[in-house]
Amino acid sequence: MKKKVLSVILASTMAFSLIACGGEAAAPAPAAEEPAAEEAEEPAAEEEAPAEEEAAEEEAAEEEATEEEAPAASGELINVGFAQVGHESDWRTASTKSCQDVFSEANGYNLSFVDCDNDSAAQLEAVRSFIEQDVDYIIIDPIVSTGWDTVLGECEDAGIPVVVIDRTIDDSDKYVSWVGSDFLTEGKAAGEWLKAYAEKKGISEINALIIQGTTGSSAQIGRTDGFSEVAEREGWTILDKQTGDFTEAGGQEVMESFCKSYEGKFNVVVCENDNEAFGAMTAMDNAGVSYGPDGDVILISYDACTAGLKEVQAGKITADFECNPLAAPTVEKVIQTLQSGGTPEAQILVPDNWYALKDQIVDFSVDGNAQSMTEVTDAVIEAQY
Ligand code: GYE
Repeated sequence: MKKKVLSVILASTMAFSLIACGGEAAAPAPAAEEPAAEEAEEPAAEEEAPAEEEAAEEEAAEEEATEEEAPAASGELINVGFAQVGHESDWRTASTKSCQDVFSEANGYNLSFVDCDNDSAAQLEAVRSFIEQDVDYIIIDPIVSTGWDTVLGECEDAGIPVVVIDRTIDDSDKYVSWVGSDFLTEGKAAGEWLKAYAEKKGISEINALIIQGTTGSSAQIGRTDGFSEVAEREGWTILDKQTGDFTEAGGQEVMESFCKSYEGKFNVVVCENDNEAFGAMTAMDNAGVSYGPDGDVILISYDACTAGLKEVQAGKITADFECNPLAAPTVEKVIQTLQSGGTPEAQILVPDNWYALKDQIVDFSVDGNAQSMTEVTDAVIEAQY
């Protein structure tokens, strides 16, 4: 991949994304690429290589005609660097697997994968190592939403397009596209569901504890803000909120301290992911606190991965608000669009569902939009990730 051409594509893409979304706007066609090393081993070409200009034209036409074709059609692998958050949760495992499946050699990619172990400095380092490796594209799942402008400027200077997956970057616009879920809506959905469910159950007072995700991650910020917005409007009490860092151990630790500090005072626990909920369940079991549809405490969770939905089915998690981790195929489409000289959408939302058992399914709206909930059954669990 020619870096100069990419710089042009990147610059035009970013200018475009400020004013509009969608559409395959005209953009410079990628230049002819050098034949891949592997091509030399393929049956010898009968004809002489066409002149460079002709080759460029031919390839541009070919790319237009075969938009759906594998990106490796030219025989050259596309080098992609992915700076992943870490391995803190079931959700993360599903996200990593999805990326590795999509950006496989068989699909025409050479993936440099870095597990940043929830360390922001390591994540910046990973991005810089991708620049040094001169990869064709960089994918970032930003651990925290700020601190990005400088390094993204370095990617821009190197002519390497950046695609942001899952969590958002809030202090820089130097990337092509973001593909992920709407965390604020997830938080509001949890709040609006709780309002409707509490009404149905005749619960008039809400005293909630929140076990938050990694502080400063957009997933944490959106879920906390969304839920808190409803809580404020309804006059609920949020007794406390502390981070469990999206891990089971973190969730357990925070819940152990909550059980001591707020014994007998809370009737709702909101965990900002399933793994924290598993830890909170252990802590509540140990403290003799009952939870779930038949217990004293309403337990709300996010992610709705297979393991989370099993706990909904088991009557432990009262409602689970999905965050779909399978964004990689959409990120690949973004990269394919760039490959063919198109302009990808600046923001692509991955849709989510809300899950509960039949008796916990209630009608509610988010920002005036009626929501539907999915009943957890064996088949639903089977189909989840
Ligand atoms: O909810 C959590 C993971 O960024 C949306 O990160 C993601 C969150 C997800 O560790 O389980």
